[in-house]
Amino acid sequence: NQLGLVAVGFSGGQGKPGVESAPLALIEAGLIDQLRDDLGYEIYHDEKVHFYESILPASDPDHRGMKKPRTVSAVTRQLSQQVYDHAKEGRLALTLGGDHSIAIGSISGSAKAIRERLGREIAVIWVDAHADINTPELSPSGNIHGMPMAFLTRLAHEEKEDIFGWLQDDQIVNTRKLVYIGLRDVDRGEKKLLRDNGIKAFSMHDIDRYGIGRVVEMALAHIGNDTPIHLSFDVDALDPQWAPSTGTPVRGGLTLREGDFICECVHETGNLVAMDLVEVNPSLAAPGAAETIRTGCSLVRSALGDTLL
Ligand code: DIR
Ligand code: MN
Ligand code: MN
Ligand code: MN
Repeated sequence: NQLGLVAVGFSGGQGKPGVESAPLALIEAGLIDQLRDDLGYEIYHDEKVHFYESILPASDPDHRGMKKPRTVSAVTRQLSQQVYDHAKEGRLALTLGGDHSIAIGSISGSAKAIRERLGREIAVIWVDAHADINTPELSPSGNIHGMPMAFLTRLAHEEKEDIFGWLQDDQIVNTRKLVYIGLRDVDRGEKKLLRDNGIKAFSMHDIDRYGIGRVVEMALAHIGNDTPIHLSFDVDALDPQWAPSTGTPVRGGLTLREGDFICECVHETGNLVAMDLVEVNPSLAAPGAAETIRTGCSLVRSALGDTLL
C-alpha cells in the first residue's frame, strides 16, 4: 500500500495566518510514523512542507472580488501536478493543508490522474461546516477558501490563465458526483446553487434526523459503488469542542466519533484514492491547538484504515 504525501503550508485562501503551520504540527505529532508503522503504508514524501515561495506572484490585486487570486492559482496549479504525480502511480494521495483553497489543486490533480489511470470520474465527499461553493460574485468575503468547489465544477469560470484558467476539462468534477456532509453555515447564494444544480448535501439537520450511520450510507449510495473517492475534510466540520483551532469555527458540529466514523466508512469502501485534511490552525484558540491536531491525526488515520478492533 503506497501513500503519496504532500504537505502544503498555505494560508492565502483566507485571512488568518497560522494555518500554514498545520502540516508540520501534524507531522510532529507523529502522523507519518503512525501511517507507516501502525497502518503499514509505504510513504512517498519529499520530506518537506511546501510554501511555494519561488512561484508566488510579485503583485496580486483583487480580481472579481477575489483576494490573492494569482497567488492561490499559482499554488494550486503546482499542487495539482504534485497530487497528479502521486495518483497516476496508484498511490493514495494525502494532502495536508493549509486552508481549503488548496482543494482546487488536490482535487484537479486526482481527477485527472484517475481519468487517465482508471478511465473513471472521481466522486468528491466534502465534509465541512461550509459548502465552499461560492462563485466570486456570490462570495460575501472574497476569500477563495470559500470557492474551491465552484471552480472545480465550473459553476465559476475564469479565462485568465493565471487565475484558474489553467483548469482543464479532465480536471473538473461532475456536480452529480459531489456530496456534502456536515453543513451548517451555508451562504444564501450557495443554498440557491446547491438547489438549482441538484447537488446532494447532508446538513447537521439530516444527521440529527437520520443519525450518522444512515447519512453516510445515503451519501455513499448517491455516488455509487465502485466510484473512486476523493475525501476533502475540513476540520471545522467537527464541533469546536473537538476542533477549536480553526479559522471559522461553527457551533453545533460533528462529534469526534462522527467525524472518524465518516472516515472509517469511506475507507471500508476500498475506493478512497485521495484525501485532504485542511483548516487546522494551531495559532488560534491556543489551549485547543494540541486537541485540534490530535483530532486531525485521528481523522486521517481513520480514513487510511485504522480500526477500533
Ligand atoms: C464563507 C466561509 N462561506 C465564505 N467559508 C469557509 O467566506 O465564503 N469555509 N469558512 O471553510
Ligand atoms: Mn511534500
Ligand atoms: Mn472548507
Ligand atoms: Mn469550513
